[in-house]
Amino acid sequence: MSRSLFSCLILILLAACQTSKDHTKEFKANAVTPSEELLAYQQMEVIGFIHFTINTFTDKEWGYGDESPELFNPSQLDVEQWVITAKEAGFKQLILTAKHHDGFCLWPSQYTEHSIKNSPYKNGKGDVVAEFTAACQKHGLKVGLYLSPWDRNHKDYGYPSYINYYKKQIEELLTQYGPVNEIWFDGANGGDGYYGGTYEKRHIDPASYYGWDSIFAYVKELQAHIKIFSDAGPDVHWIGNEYGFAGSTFWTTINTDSLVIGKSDTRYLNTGDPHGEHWVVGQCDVSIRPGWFYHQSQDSLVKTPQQLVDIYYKSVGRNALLLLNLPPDQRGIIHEIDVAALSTFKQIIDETFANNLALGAEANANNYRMKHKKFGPQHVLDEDLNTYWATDDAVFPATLNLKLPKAVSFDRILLQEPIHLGQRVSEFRLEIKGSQGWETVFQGTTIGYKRILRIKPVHSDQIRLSITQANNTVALANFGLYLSSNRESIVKPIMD
Ligand code: FUL
Repeated sequence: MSRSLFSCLILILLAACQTSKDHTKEFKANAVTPSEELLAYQQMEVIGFIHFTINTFTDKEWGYGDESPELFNPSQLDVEQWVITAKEAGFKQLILTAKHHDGFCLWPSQYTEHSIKNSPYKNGKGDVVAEFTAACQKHGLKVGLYLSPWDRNHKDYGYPSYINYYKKQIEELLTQYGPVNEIWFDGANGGDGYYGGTYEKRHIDPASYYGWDSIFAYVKELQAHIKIFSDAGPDVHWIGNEYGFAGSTFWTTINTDSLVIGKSDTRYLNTGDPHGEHWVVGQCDVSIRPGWFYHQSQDSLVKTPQQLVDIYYKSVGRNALLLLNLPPDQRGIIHEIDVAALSTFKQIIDETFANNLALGAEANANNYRMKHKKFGPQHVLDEDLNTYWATDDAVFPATLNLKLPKAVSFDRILLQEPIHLGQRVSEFRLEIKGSQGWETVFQGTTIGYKRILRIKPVHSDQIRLSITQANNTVALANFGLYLSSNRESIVKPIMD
């Protein structure tokens, strides 16, 4: 073959490849999309908090900072029990309070005497952060650390020199314990404290005191893959309440520039912002008990499995992450009552979502992009987030119908957008075909990574989704139907 004929053939081949790629090329992602890291972060869905420190022994929620380190003395500390409990409940990460507002450090920091090194635990040779990170690594959980910016013990808190101390602590935690997937910056800045024996009130300006931009840059310098949590991101943000509830409209996009850590607009954080220019994952923190720390007086107040299930629907089911706190007791283990509630919660979720009744259905749509099977409606049934049904541009309503082989009973509907392309849907309706014809069972706004809807039980062989508004061309990755476990029954609202 001559050289020019060969080049010609190559060119024709390249052009052919180009044409077959055109379908994908023309389906444009939104301007704001998640990084691979944040996509993986969101897919963890349920993670855990461990609030454990000197407060566990003083029966307080906020220590003053003048507690003696000698009070920290767990009798049977078993960090593996925390990790195994969390893992069995399906958690993918645990976040430990390495230092809470009272300033006591669970690791032997070289920059303060207010730490575990002056406690009776292992005769001052213990390091709970080391035990925790090792146990998480051993059992395949990601590690998160909470390091309270507010420090009621430190003499310099409120002065510029404290920031240097705080950065040194960050350095210790992010250089000595292996990979850390998340660092949690709390927004609380209360005022009074021990502060090196001065017992006074110290006020700081949350907008300027910490110099967050420089702290965040330092954190990323020490651990490039870490996710930073605060009221205002930059990677993960607070949901605006401590009940574990995201808004029923919830956008993963927000504008972080106007937010001040510690002074946030909680309503804004609870709904996100359809016009937001930053992709910041929403995280719903809540404790399994009324308090964040263990108090024996709250043994009878542990949330029931049904309450936990309700929280799951209002967090994971509304496009956010659930961060559930499991506070170890004075023995240093998660109490049996909490373990039992958690385990039943997990069983209920597993029972409900074990059987996707939509599998085997026939999917039809009023439109699919360029009539190309890559964008066909059947992709909503493959339980794969990367394949999706998509319409041609500006098709509203975009309607997708599932016809099941036979009528089934269901009361949970799961929808997922292919969020690597951005979050799009802002209005949708679900109808089922009943004996009287089509009836609306749910009207909603956002979907995002995952939306799970609770409806009153219906029996039907057809369900229709109509997407009536979106900020870009419609795409849907998954559409599932389930019947809830009968153990959910205590909390069963008519509609989510
Ligand atoms: C709050 C803190 O003040 C609580 O003690 C707890 O740590 C919670 C997760 O965040 O702001």
